[in-house]
Amino acid sequence: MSSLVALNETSQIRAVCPHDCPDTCAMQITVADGRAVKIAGDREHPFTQGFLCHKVSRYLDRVYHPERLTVPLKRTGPKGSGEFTPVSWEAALDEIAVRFRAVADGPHGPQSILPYSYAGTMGKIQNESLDRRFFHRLGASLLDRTICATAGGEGFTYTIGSRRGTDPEAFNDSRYIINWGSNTAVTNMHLWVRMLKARKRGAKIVTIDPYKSLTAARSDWHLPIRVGTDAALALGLMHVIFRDELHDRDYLEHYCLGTDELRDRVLREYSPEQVSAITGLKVADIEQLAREYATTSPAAIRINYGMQRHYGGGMAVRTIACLPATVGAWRHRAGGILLSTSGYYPLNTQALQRPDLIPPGTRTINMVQLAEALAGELPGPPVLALYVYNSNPAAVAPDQNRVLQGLRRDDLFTVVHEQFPTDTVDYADIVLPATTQLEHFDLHTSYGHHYVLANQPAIPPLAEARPNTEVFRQLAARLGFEPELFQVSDEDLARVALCENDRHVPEALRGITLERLKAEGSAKLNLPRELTPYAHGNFATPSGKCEFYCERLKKMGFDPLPTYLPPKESRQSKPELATKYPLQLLSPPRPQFLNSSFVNIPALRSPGEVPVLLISAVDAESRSLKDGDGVRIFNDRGAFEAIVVVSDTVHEGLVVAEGIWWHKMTGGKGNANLTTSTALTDLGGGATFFDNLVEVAKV
Ligand SMILES: Nc1nc2c(c(=O)[nH]1)N[C@H]1C(S)=C(S)[C@@H](COP(=O)(O)OP(=O)(O)OC[C@H]3O[C@@H](n4cnc5c(=O)[nH]c(N)nc54)[C@H](O)[C@@H]3O)O[C@H]1N2
Ligand SMILES: Nc1nc2c(c(=O)[nH]1)N[C@H]1C(S)=C(S)[C@@H](COP(=O)(O)OP(=O)(O)OC[C@H]3O[C@@H](n4cnc5c(=O)[nH]c(N)nc54)[C@H](O)[C@@H]3O)O[C@H]1N2
Ligand SMILES: [Mo]
Repeated sequence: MSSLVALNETSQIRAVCPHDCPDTCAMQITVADGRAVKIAGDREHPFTQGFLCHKVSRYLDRVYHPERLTVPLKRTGPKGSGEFTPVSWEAALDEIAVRFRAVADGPHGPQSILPYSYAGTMGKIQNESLDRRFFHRLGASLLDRTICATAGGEGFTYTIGSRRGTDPEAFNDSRYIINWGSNTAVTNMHLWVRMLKARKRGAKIVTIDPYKSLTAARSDWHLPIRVGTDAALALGLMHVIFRDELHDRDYLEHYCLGTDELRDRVLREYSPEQVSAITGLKVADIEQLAREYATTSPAAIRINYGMQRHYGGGMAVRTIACLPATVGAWRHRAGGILLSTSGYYPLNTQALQRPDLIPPGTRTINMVQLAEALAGELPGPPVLALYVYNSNPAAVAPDQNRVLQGLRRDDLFTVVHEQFPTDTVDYADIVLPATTQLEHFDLHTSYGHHYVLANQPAIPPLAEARPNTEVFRQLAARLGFEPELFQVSDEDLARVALCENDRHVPEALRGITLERLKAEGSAKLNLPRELTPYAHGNFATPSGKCEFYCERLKKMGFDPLPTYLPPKESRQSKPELATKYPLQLLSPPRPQFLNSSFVNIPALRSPGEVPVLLISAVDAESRSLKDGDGVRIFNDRGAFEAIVVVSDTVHEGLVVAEGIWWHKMTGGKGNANLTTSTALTDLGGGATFFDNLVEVAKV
């Protein structure tokens, strides 16, 4: 740890925000007398521009939180009680190794062990390196990490060919910006400031969102679409574009596949009147949006993850991703569509994760279906051991009652590696204390800009906390796994990811070495200065074109053309269910939290603050509810409680509960995932958190 300094000195350490957010901020940590005393956004970083969000500005409250887990713990009370006794690392690791070995050698074999992780840290090293090698080598079940982004990621890829879109830094120059199912001002604020810059130069900002999110409220125009109907809107816009000959004939002819079939479909099936009936938007608004979008150039769409958490989410993203090609928006640097920038990073993740170690035929468990996996309802051997890290499934996974029921199983051996006593920790047999980002090294890419960053440890690990990689090194040693695979330093793993050992270094990474990142903090990928990825076609699809018509989807049994797939649960698609549960529940992030992280930081909550439910005046009145009433929000899967706020941010039939609160922070009143389902999206096996009908009643 060369960056550590002697006591009595003040130093500046370059760090990176580890959280699951597209902005991946470059941070400056001030360390005095061995203690981190200040955290700030790096002023010199072109994307971070010197400011951090409200929550990460409080990151030191996380690091030095009085409830940080400090030592390994062993369960003493019943599962769920959170009663533990301290044990040594040696004892904890020995027990895990013995129990894993026993399960692996038992009648059901190593696939009865399930790793469960997501994005507590997005760092390449602490998120997806030795952990993957360890579970691959062990022969554990594979985890399909679908809880957030796979539906849209796949949908986008069928149309565009890869996860490469518009350069976020180009949004300054856009003239027409659509936030499509994206609460950009909250979830991607360093892109939002660029949108505001564009607005100063005359751009119009439009937001398509069922409720008036902060972004919608601050936009020039908010279109309150009916939940889960975005594909229909996109097809309606294309109807107007083709009908009124606003399309880019030349671009379509050269760079797109299936234009005639698409035009036929939208002209026949998606007139503004038909689309109005599906989406609840006014015919005139659909017409106006289409006209403005097609005739204001450059036009850029920011599409995000909230709108994909419905059954048809994959197809919806695929369909919206067709729009820029119809009007030739890809010709401009500041035009097109941005979902993620992850496709621009050619890191060597294979070498990092070593999928070649996976025993042939190993089954995969979809993380959205943790409830089913723990209940033994999925094909293959039962899950007898669970190792949770970088995630808080007891709070964030759908169908929570069944997840908790599974976690309570006496025959399940559960390890949780965490920074804090989360809801999941309460169910662990063994708890391991984890380092925070200030205490370990990491390498970062981003899904919202084009820089590679190195996070230098600013302080030594607090108490007995250890990084994820260190735990897997120690477990691997105990299980007798090859030292050459596991006794590798975090920095060497970063060199592997950066292709430093490879004969061929991909162009985008050329010159980006660990040494340089340690010196400079961050480096931009080598991409063309004027990034217009599809100005001349060159889509990474099998045809090389923007695929309106997609043979691969046809082979999978899907409609090869963009189409609208209704939600599984909505008043329109399930009228019978809606007689019992007439309200559509959205549970998007609360600005002050990051999924279920930061919930335990007092500075990010007002004193006594409790979860709220936004409800329309009409729905409140018909249930005799007024501001401040306690309500129960329920369906057949479960119930949680909140305080009602009657609000014009939601229309009739819609309710919104922001934030994934911990149970223990709400006095056991629960969170929205007590009502959400484990149903999967059409493409990518994603979660359908927002495809959820409920009823609300006073408590
Ligand atoms: N402050 C903060 N920032 C975050 C996070 C956080 O928890 N807090 N989480 C991070 C993570 S993990 C992610 S994945 C991203 C998510 O980033 P976003 O996708 O921007 O976040 P969401 O709020 O989930 O969804 C965006 C909007 O989609 C709307 N929406 C829901 N259903 C539909 C629909 O059917 N159609 C349309 N058009 N809109 C719909 C929601 O009402 C919401 O306002 O944010 C990241 N950034
Ligand atoms: N109802 C509803 N449910 C949702 C969502 C929603 O919008 N609505 N959003 C979904 C989305 S988009 C996502 S991405 C998921 C997020 O689900 P998760 O990825 O589980 O996110 P967090 O809730 O932030 O939990 C991450 C945990 O990792 C821990 N952690 C952080 N760093 C480290 C580390 O270095 N080592 C270890 N061992 N642990 C660490 C943190 O303390 C934290 O408790 O939730 C999903 N669930
Ligand atoms: Mo996410």
